[in-house]
Amino acid sequence: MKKTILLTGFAPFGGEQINPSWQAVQQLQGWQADDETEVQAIELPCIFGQSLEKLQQALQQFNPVLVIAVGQAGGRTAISLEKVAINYQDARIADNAGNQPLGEPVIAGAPTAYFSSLPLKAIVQDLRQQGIPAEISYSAGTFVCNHVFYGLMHTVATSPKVRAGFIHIPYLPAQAARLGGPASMTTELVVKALKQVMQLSLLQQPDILLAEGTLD
Ligand code: PCA
Repeated sequence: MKKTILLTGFAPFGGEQINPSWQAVQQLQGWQADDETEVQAIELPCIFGQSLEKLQQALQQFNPVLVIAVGQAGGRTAISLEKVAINYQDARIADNAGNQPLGEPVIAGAPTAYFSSLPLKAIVQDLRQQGIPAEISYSAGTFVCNHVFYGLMHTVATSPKVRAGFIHIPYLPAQAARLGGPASMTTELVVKALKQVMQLSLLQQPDILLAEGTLD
């Protein structure tokens, strides 16, 4: 039986008709990272609670070796590899079901934060070499993406062989055009980046040493 990479994208939110994360992720359904590993792609609702429940069901069903959750971060200029998931949610806007948690833990009593277990520095270096803008980000925000990222890392914390992480991506060009020109990236380029991320995440262990980080 083939091993599974679970890839998730999100439904549109915040008045948008489209979410670039699901546009890219759905194209990778069935993609084989190598002879024995195949992608299962699922769309998560942009709803606190329900998004995480759907992810937990998929984790149970597919027992993946690698999990990569992807979301839209309008205004980001590059493939943004998230380092930290925090146990805190504080929604500036309501989610798609009208929920707006204000300053709550994602999971009461759980650790303050988790780190991604993807080889982020190796990925950043590789994507840049492929001509794809990439960065490591130290905040996934406090909305549904961080909620899913935190819940994912909390769940796989007891399965050390499973690698998992979260990636934020910029707007699509069509969204950016309508909004007056923030940074954007095509689905084609995001798909190419995600393939690289999956292949490196299966191979590269541990991460490489590379001067990254931020000064402020
Ligand atoms: N981005 C939102 C939630 C869903 C998505 O694609 C976020 O960054 O929290």
